[in-house]
Amino acid sequence: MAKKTVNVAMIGAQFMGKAHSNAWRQVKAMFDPPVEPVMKVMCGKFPEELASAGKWGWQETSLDWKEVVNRPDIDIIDICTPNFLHPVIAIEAAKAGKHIVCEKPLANTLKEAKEMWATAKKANIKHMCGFSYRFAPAVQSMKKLISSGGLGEIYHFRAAYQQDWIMDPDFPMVWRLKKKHTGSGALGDIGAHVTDLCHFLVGPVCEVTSAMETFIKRRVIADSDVGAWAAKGSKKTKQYDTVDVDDAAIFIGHIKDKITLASFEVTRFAGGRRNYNSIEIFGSKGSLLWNQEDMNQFQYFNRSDPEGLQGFRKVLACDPGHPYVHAWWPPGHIIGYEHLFVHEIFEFLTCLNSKKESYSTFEDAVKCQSVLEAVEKSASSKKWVKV
Ligand code: SOE
Repeated sequence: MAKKTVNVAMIGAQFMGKAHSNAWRQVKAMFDPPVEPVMKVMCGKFPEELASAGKWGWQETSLDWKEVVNRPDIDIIDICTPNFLHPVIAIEAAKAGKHIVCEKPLANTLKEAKEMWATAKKANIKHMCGFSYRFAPAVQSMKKLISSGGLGEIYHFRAAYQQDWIMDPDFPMVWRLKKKHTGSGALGDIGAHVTDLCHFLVGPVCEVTSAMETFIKRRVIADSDVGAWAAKGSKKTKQYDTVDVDDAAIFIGHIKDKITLASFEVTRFAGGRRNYNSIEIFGSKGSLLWNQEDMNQFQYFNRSDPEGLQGFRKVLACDPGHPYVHAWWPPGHIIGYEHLFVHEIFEFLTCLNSKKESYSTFEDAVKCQSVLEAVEKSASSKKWVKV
């Protein structure tokens, strides 16, 4: 019997549009989702952005997201735009009864995130916020070990998400550096990821204290509206603008109902770190280390190993027995960043007609946004802030 199909429209055509297009295309070829996605429409901001739509797998293109969101033949809206557009599109889509995938962070403010969640809940639609690192096989296996008590009581959750893509003073002003478009800088972008990973692996952050910094406060304005990562080398104007968001944030926190101490460092000024999302978890029975630049493995230390044999062992998370790897390659044949989006879309499709959600919902994203807002409050008050 032919599978039920669901028609997808994606809003946004830059880096995340490319990653999500690959996921919608690959999920039906490599996995066996209960419903089959049809890549109907890709929406962009200007015609040049839509040139790749065909080769990325989309049947149609549009410059009018609102018209597409209200099309009766569309079932799922996938939001891959800059953060400030997430609420207006998601609320329109929820009111139109569409299921929603939205990139992280959910919104620029906690207020907007709560409104998106409330509207989605009221519309009784499925809603996912794309915290893609949850879907690394290594992270899933680490979660399984922690949830089974394998690490014992967790003393420390440590995350350092370090990049260096805007260290050049000549890198121009992009939407990720303007509060009205992005909410916050490194904090809302990569800080959202490590906060969600802490929630996923250990538990909810309930109180924080923090410091934030902007290292380069003025940047030249580029002469074209390109995506954040595409702006390097773009032609410049003679005008400058003020960077009004953080380049880096450091915060520590307590975890609800746990003795765990959590520490987080997020920066775009760690020269040599390209996308170094790293987590370290230390418990009474053992320890785990993982980083995205070497994402197919994690290091596991078991305190009950016999003396003389103790030490961190490398676990290759693309061997059988780890989630998702069955769909890809033989043992040891590694996968990449883009596979995480295929995994999250597979989970979204798998849960579409069920009560469960095996991913970050808008409710989870609101919990993440609550931490981000507390971090900003703490950085300005220089006091501990409850989430
Ligand atoms: C920029 O920091 C960015 O593109 C993030 O926005 C993504 O979520 C992350 O996966 C890679 O880096």
